[in-house]
Amino acid sequence: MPKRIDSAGASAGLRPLAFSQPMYVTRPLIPPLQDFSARLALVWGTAYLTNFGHQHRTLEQRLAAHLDMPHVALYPSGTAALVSALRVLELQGSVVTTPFTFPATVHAITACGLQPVFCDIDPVTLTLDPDRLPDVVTADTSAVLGVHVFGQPCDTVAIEREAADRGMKVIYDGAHAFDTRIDGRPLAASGDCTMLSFHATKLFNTAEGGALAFGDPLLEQAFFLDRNFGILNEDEVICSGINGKLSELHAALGLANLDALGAEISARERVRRWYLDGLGEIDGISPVVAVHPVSDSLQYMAVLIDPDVFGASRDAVYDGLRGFNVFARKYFHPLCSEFPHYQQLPSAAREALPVAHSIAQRILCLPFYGGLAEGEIQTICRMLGWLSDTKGRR
Ligand code: T4K
Repeated sequence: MPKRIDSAGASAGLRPLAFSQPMYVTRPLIPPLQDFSARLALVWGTAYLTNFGHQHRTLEQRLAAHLDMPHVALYPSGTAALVSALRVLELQGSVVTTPFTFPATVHAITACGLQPVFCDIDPVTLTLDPDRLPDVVTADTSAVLGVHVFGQPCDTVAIEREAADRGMKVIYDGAHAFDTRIDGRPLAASGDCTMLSFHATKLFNTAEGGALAFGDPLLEQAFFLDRNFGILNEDEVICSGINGKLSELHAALGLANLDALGAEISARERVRRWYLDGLGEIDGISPVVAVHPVSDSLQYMAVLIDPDVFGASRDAVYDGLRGFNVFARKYFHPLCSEFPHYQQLPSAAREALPVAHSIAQRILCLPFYGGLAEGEIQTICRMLGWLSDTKGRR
């Protein structure tokens, strides 16, 4: 765990000392090694390493219970899950999505031979703005792919109303939203299906992995076939499909991590509170956090920096923090609409996406994971205060 070299010199006015070890944006949840070993021993005993084995089936059942969803299908990554969803729902033409997301969201659309169409975002939730949907939907739009950025829910009611009116499917990228709930109801229950990422950097992880959560029982076999080469049984291959299975080793890690998740969530709740206390003292920096009735996904500590009030730009803060050995991240800058292979799209025009461009210039994700100590958060906040006072000087 990173430790400060010395706590002396951190008082107001003096430049805080840098951390002696890099402070990363996140660290993975890792279960006690003996818990993982015990599960691996079970796998060794069966000599069954993949192809929907016992660990895989057990993890799907436990995740379905955790998410209060009828069905959960595991995949080797969140991206693979998203591609599978787009394929199985037999989409055509274009898919409307947000430019303010990880590249995987938009790349999944193009990987399926579909055309991405960018829609601007809401300045508060940072998710796709449903009021802008009518401006970008066309006759060939077959779906909306919303992203619950930083676990903040999309306006699912408005998106799904618009989609129903036009006969469009709705898929959510819930890579950040594993534990987001609205009024206690799991967010995963929205739309035709929701993708979850279990990458190492996510609240719940299987090192690499992902899932689709969905309610329609008819989709269960379709998602099974799509990740099993279309093989129904030894005598029948009834559709095309890919290898979209999660190995028993990854599933075993997931089961061990699921047992460790409660403690990680409690720790992250404390870290969140320490941040909110510390950041509340600094003008011009606003945490992106859930507001009742939404419960926080505890995935990222995202903040928006107002350079005029804070005294320094986001980029100056990012550079300044690096000088303190703090590796914050600019998720999500650049916008997907700025990538060379998407910037020619009509919907990628800068003037069509004013909110997304403004947010991408001001967003910063600070270190956030359960292993952080109160003193470390106070120090990061002092570093931010110092950068504000000195207008970003390092
Ligand atoms: N949709 C959205 C909205 C997403 O955010 C993502 C993924 C996806 C879809 C796709 O889901 P997957 O197909 O990945 O399941 C990371 C993750 O690789 C990526 O999964 C994630 N979003 C994205 C937001 O963050 P990078 O390029 O920032 O990762 P990296 O390697 O720089 O890691 C960040 C920090 O985490 C490191 O500085 C140190 C720490 N770290 C990382 C790893 C991998 C560790 O301490 N241990 C580790 O094992 O993309």
